[in-house]
Amino acid sequence: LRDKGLSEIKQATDLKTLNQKIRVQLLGKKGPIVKTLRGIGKLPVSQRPIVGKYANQVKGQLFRSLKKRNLELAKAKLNDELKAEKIDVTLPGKPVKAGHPHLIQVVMDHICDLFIGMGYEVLNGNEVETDEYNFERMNLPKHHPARDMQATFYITPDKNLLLRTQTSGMQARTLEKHDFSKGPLKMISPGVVFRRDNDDATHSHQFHQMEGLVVGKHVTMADLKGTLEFLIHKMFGNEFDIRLRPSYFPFTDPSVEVDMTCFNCGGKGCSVCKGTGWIEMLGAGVVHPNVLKNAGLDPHKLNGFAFGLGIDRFAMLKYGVDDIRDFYLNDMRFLSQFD
Ligand code: FA5
Repeated sequence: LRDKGLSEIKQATDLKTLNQKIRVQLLGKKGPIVKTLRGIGKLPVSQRPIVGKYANQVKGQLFRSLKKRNLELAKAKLNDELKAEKIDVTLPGKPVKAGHPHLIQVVMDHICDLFIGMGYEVLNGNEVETDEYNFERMNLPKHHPARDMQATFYITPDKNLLLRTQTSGMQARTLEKHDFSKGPLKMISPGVVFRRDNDDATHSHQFHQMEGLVVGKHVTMADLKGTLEFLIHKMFGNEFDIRLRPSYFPFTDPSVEVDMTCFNCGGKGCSVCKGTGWIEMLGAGVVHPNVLKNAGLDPHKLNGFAFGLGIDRFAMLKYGVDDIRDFYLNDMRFLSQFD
């Protein structure tokens, strides 16, 4: 029995056969060893210790042999599994599609970098603004007709809280905080603005603006022109000129609309620029004395320039996007073109 058992154990090739079959047959309750040990009481007294000792020896041997074979088979099984699951770390991995910034963000960051290079601070304002800062401090008192140019989403029934229609409120907020004894104020403020405009290819009810403001002791219109020329040259190329055209904004005087050479015809005149050779890019001007006064500053001692550009329009011109709504539809076929 012992030799047969040991040889069966040795020849077992899998754990299931070893434990569920061979072990049960040899050492199970109905197996020969247990039967022998149970039957000891029926033997003559003199034979009992001899048979008992021998049966226990055989049981021990079979038990140790089972344990050893179990370990061997478990190890072999693990090795087989490891072999089957082996990973070739030298194989090239599956590419993981990484995200990328939205085109509007790319243009915003580009413009910010240019101004940071000229020593400007970048300030972020709140999208929910008060009537006071969005309009009144910007020289747009209640019932001023120019408010109609910026159809407003009001938040509270008393119309004191609104979704800002322009980033210009940040002019008022920074002017009242800046310490002019430490030097001039040079800031830009990018962000989202909202207007009750009907959405079409060039208008969105939500879009992005970038405000720019420089206030100091001797800031002139020539500084404004040089700054904007630098911006256009860096964004679009040195071959593009700008021109300043008289315009009107309540918070600047004089006010100008800034045009850039038409990128489509190079200034000759085409359908894109309606034959003028120029494309309207942004609004700007000399800071209105009332804006300075509203911030508690003396317009006889300080002056400056301000500008406000539509980032979406910049992005459209720079990247040839012909519908502003594409920026807001989250269509990956559009967005991933600008990876
Ligand atoms: C303003 O909002 C002034 N605050 C700009 C300014 C600042 C002038 C400082 C002077 C000094 P305007 O309403 O023109 O101006 O808007 C500025 C730019 O925002 C426009 O040139 C245009 O590019 C963009 N814009 C205006 N309305 C929309 C719209 N509905 N959708 C997309 N872009 C728009």
